[in-house]
Amino acid sequence: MLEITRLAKKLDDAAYNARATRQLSDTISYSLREAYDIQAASIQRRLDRGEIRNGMKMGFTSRAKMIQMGLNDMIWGRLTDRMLVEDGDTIFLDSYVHPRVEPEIAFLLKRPLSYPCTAAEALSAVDGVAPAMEIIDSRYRRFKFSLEDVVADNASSSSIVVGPWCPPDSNLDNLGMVLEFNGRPVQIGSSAAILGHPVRSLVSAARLTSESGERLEANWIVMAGGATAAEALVPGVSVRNTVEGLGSVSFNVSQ
Ligand code: OOG
Ligand code: MG
Repeated sequence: MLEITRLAKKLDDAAYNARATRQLSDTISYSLREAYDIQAASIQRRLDRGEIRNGMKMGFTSRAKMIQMGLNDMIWGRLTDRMLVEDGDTIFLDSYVHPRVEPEIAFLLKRPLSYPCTAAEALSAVDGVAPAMEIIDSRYRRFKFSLEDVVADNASSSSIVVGPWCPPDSNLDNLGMVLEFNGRPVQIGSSAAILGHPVRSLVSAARLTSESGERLEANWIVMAGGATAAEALVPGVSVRNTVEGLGSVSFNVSQ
């Protein structure tokens, strides 16, 4: 019998203290289902500390991300209010282990979304879309993990930064996305890199949450997944993601 509670505490402690830990798969073997149980238990610890669940994130929805991390399956993680960084704010590197940033698109839901749903039905539950960034921060040493390990570690999620909300019917088709460090482009991609169209990621989010017995709720944020490979954060950098037609979102990195 796997010690879900102990493993969840280990990962939650690593995130809380910003200290890397060994991959769980170094010492135990466990299934993907058990990995999601560990994730749920570790997020429950955050909720027990007063954090509020406010969304879900999709991972490995683009080829660029799958290639960068050497994994081929879509994954998902849970978001809480404490993970939200205000647009334009400064983050401190000592709150993270080895953070990386990726350009994303976020959806805000105005009503619950259950599965099955079509792309049109999914979009009818959307209140707004925004340029966004995810700060991922694997709690494992050297950012190395198996599929089960990264799922247990809440799909590496650490913070999200969401720009101004645009109308829900904004065009999301093949939009240029540019990630800049101090005004210099470091990653360039397209919204089409996200499963061909970001709304497909929203439909997958509805499917995966329903498979785990949950539902996407009203006022939740859904992060569609990185359109490009992630970039390591360095002190003193100002980071911006500009999405064609949607606008931009930024944050600063301090030591
Ligand atoms: C896993 C998280 C992947 C994305 O947007 O594809 C992810 C990782 O790369 O550590 O957030
Ligand atoms: Mg991501």
